[in-house]
Amino acid sequence: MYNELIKTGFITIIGRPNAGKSTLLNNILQQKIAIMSDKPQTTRNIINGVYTDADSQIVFIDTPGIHKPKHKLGDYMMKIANSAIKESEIVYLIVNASEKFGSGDERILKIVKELNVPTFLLLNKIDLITPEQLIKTIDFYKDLYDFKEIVPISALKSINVNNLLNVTKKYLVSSIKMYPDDVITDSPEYFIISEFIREKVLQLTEQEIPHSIAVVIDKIEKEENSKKLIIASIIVERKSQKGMIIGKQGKMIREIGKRARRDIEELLSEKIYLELWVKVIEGWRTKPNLIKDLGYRDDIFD
Ligand SMILES: Nc1nc2c(ncn2[C@@H]2O[C@H](COP(=O)(O)OP(=O)(O)OP(=O)(O)O)[C@@H](O)[C@H]2O)c(=O)[nH]1
Ligand SMILES: [Mg+2]
Repeated sequence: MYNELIKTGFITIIGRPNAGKSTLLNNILQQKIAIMSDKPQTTRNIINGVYTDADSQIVFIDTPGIHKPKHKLGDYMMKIANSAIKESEIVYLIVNASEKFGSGDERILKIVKELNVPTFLLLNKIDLITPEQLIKTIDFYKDLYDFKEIVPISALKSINVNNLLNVTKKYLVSSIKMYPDDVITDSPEYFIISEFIREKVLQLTEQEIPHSIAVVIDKIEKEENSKKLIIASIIVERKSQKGMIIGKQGKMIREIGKRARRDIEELLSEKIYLELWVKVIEGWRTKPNLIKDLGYRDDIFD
């Protein structure tokens, strides 16, 4: 029923690049809406995921990993992460439990302290450590800040994520549902499609390429009796990068297209044609106007 009272709230997931924020969001939703990769700074925008079960509806906000920005796109990523934290009832601070606490973690802890929002510490990637190491890690973190909860999880292996949800519900207030049961995100479909394509480039390329690209959807078209046609452009910063994306005899771009198509078909539950182009826009990451044109939110630079 739509106007029944259930537990609701907004929870922002923050942490250093690569901590596993997007993996956790996808695991909670049991569907991929946020792209993941082993390259830091994968996520560039905030992505809302709506989780609904019998007694709760919770909006989880995935954010770009917190780092020292080196260009305008990085500035944008940090501003957008901060704006999300301010709108949430609870913050999940996710750390990689298999790595030592470092200066990057310290910077995030400082942000959390200043904001004074109830914060859960999630010790992620516990599949990579022993129980003894975990005990030591908990012991170390518990004295750093008055975390509301410290929850060990593995976002990848789905360890303790249900328990996390149950504990979270205790902190939420009762209210009415904000979204119909079948909504899992308020991000537009074209955005998620462009992200899936970007994910494949991140996974298949190395060095400077992953950070230098953007993807825009040029057209989504459906004609009767034929598959949906999606035309997208992969934007690179330099001519030399264009060649790397295309690959020898087009091998790389074909592989990107093949993998992206699989994910998009699963998202849309239908077969598609995917046509990919590569375009050079010199230095787009350093120019606010271009960043806006490439689909990033335009209220952030004002
Ligand atoms: N072993 C292990 N790996 C994990 C776990 N969670 C995430 N990972 C891996 O860590 C890498 C980063 O995961 P993401 O979810 O993209 O990390 P993120 O925090 O969203 O990163 P940014 O978007 O760059 O800030 C990926 O290769 C994941 O497969 C986990 O619980 N265990
Ligand atoms: Mg991410």
